[in-house]
Amino acid sequence: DYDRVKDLKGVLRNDFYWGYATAATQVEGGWNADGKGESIWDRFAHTPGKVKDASTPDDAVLSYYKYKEDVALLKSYGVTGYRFSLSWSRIIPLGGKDDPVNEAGIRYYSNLIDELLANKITPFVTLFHWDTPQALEDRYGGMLNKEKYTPDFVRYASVLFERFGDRVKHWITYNEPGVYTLAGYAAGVHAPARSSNRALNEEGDSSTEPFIVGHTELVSHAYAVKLYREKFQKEQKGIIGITLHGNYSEPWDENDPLDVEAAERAREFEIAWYADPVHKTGDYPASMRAQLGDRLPRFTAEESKLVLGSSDFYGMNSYTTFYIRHKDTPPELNDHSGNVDKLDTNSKGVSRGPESDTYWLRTAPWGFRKLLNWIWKRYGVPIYITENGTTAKGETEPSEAVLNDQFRIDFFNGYLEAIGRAVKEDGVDIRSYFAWTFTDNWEWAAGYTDRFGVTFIDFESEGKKRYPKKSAYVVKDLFQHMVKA
Ligand code: GBH
Repeated sequence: DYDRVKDLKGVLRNDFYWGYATAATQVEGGWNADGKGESIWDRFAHTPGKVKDASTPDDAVLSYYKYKEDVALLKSYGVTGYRFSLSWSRIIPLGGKDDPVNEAGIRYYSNLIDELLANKITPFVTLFHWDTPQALEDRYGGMLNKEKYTPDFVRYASVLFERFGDRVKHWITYNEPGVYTLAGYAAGVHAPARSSNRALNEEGDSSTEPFIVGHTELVSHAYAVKLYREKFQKEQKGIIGITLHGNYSEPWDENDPLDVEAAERAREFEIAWYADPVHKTGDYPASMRAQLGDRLPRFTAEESKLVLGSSDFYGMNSYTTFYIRHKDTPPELNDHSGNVDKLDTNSKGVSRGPESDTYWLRTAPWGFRKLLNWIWKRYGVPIYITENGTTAKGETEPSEAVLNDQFRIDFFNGYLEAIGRAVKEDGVDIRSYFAWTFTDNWEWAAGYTDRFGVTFIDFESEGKKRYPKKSAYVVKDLFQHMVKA
């Protein structure tokens, strides 16, 4: 089954980082342990009707208690890097710039970092993976209030650089800012659950709030980076950037110029919304301004200057590909897609790929390679792949058949082949790969029903028993083959 990558021996740089990515809310548990404050995801999950299986992340995978066991397992999987996020409300329970730091929270992450380094695993640390302190939401509306929020975020960042920067050399400010805004303020299916859809949410305006929040994310990211560069980078010698989510968008009918245009517009609404300001122009794409007008905030001259070039790399999360068809009707007020339809088959009836256990996700490595090329051509900065992975149907118990996860193995074979060819044949500069994810975990509004792990978790068992799936060892073999010795 390694035939697909046979000719790709040693094509990845010898300092290529590979491993697994996780997020605090999804794995830690200990939601109120040792002084941790409430996050908007704690509030969301404790509100009836929000999570599919009515579950909470109160215990999740218990990583807060089992980090030594987890690092040992990571080590047995052969990884060279581990990407995880910090819980802001564990470190500063009330979140604000004048609120006290929780030393127990600092100690937990400090121990985790030390344990990783002792095992020669490089930590990649995400400052924010969606879990805003609830206190900031209550005080001033969280990211809806750029003026109040930004100094709080920058102070949080400064605590992290001060306390962990001697050992952490790879920082990611935000994970998928666009997903935070669209799921939390447009669809309203993620915390803080605001949306124009009154059947789902009491408050919110999907036509403006996502863009306001997106602007806050970009500006606060840029100020945190400015702080790192001015006060810490010279001495600590790390790199810092932002991770953006994006699927690939392929025209539904490649011979219809309107679909070709629509697919590019979809990439711009989904990806260039954040990537153009940071990596290309210091401003939003023209296609977004044309459709959204004044509902899209404007950068001040100072903000624009600060945002442009504010990421040392392109942090890339991507899972799948959609076929994109143009619409003949004008965009609706609450459209965030660039006025397109997202389809599973193209005009010739070809499927985008085999179905996973997750409604939006299909295996489509052909689109991943195209996306790598699109990003490289448009932005030209080194790409750090920070998330990519899949669920598989029927993973309900740790049986031999389930642990022999051929569907996930096929997924990784395809995507790693795409990466190897993008490097070798297309000349794309790729520096890391973090599969999503290390263990099954709390998959946000899907609760414990969607399993993305290369480790099966028995959520019924007392210690959340871990069972390695075969894919963990296949990924290891693939990278040992593809990374230059
Ligand atoms: C990542 O987001 C997250 O960073 C991670 O925490 C999560 O566990 C992982 O994916 C798996 O879900 O508009 O039809 O595409 C993935 C990006 C973007 C996927 C929003 C789901 C909504 C449905 N997500 N998308 S669709």
